[in-house]
Amino acid sequence: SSNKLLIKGGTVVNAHHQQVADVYVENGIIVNVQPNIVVEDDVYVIDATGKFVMPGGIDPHTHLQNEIGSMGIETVDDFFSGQAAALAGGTTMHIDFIMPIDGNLTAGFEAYENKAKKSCMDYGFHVAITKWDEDVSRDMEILVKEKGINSFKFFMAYKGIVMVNDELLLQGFKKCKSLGALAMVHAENGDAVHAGQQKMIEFGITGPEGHPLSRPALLEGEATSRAIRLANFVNTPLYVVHVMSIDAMEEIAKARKSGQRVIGEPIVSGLALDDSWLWHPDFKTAAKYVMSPPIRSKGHDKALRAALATGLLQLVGTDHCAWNSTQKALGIDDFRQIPNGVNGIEERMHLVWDTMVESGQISVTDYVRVTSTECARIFNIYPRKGAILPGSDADIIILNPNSSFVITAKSHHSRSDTNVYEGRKGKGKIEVTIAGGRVVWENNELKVVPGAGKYIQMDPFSYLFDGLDKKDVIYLNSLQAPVKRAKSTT
Ligand code: DUC
Ligand code: ZN
Ligand code: ZN
Ligand code: ZN
Repeated sequence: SSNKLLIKGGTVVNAHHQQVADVYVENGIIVNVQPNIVVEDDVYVIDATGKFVMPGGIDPHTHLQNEIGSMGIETVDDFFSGQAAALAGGTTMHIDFIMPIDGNLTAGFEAYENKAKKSCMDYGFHVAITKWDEDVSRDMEILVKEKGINSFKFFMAYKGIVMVNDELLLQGFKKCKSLGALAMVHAENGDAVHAGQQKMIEFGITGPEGHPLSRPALLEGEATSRAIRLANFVNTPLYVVHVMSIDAMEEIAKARKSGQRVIGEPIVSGLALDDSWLWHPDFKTAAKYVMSPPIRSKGHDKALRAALATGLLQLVGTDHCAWNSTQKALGIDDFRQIPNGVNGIEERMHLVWDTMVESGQISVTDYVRVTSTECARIFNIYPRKGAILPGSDADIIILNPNSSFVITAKSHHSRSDTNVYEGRKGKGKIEVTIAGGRVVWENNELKVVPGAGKYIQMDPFSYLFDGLDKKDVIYLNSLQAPVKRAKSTT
């Protein structure tokens, strides 16, 4: 394909601004954005008249080729199939979670470097911290200073597997702060979830409905509140992944209103689904929807959409962690054995458009912000990513607001045999995806190349950390001299 590309006559949308303009691309980089660009004959021209030309989506939260949420089996999507699905759905970059190997971060990083060799789109990594010792602390430093990592995730759930306690959270938060890296949490009270699961089994509730019943929203609210307060105590920014409930959202909103740097990430399944499917009499259908934190009852979805629209929550991820129905069937007699996770990497851009923009809840510029720009800003890769500006990477989508989409496992690009959005239709179709200057999705056809994706290194000290030192100094200055007391003689 040509290394020169002109997108003509579309409405170019950035998070701050939209205008009718042409976009000229050379060798994977956006060179020019302005009306009526004239080019030579050797340039591939795409007509975008009447359509939106926007930065490709960035999914801040995916799990490709890994065992998280299962008992040692691997997800069906790897870095090639998961990314192919992403590109077909208008996402041109994702940030995946590296799981350490026996707690070892360097070994984990190397394993994921290998898994990602077949990448067909750009990607970055967060790294999970599952234990604490000097090696972990040293490896965090190496990963930030030499390997392009600027965020670490702590699981407050999955007791006995990856769950951390408050002592580790405090140590980890402190280390993140010293490195200028962002601390992230999976916020559910893992001890209480464990008790809740045992209670369900004692009651004889072994089906998929036992999953949401065992880990109610209040446990997500409790852990979210605890993580926020501990981050405040350490004075470091916090990113709460997969905000699924009103309970968690309200804790984040409250902290933000008080000036604390907390970021809340709703995910598509939380915005676009409710838990009614989990009560479906057919096990296979119900098991599809098992993920953690659970998809909540009707009402939470609406409140999360409103929070995203009003800016209480900042950006949308997916937690894409895809299993097939054979794998889900491992939990046929016990919901605790159902691998946790749902699809979303291919559906996110369409569903956010349909549920938020088409419905009139957010503007097109806000759409760009919550699906791309905000993620690029938080993880310190803006404006290379998340913008249609001269000098930015040519990761671009063209969305036709008058066309429609249908989601079905029959035509999706994930390797899963099911889709939690099966049969869903909506307005707004991503007709073209351009990744690194290559047209990879056009006329409903994928042209992806394994190995074409690049690892995007993310530097520490994003804007989130600006001024934090000042708060520490104010705090230190406010401390009183210790009270002097005479030695007791009694
Ligand atoms: N939740 C899931 O459902 N899957 C992967 C990990 C997680 O936290
Ligand atoms: Zn502008
Ligand atoms: Zn999680
Ligand atoms: Zn996750």
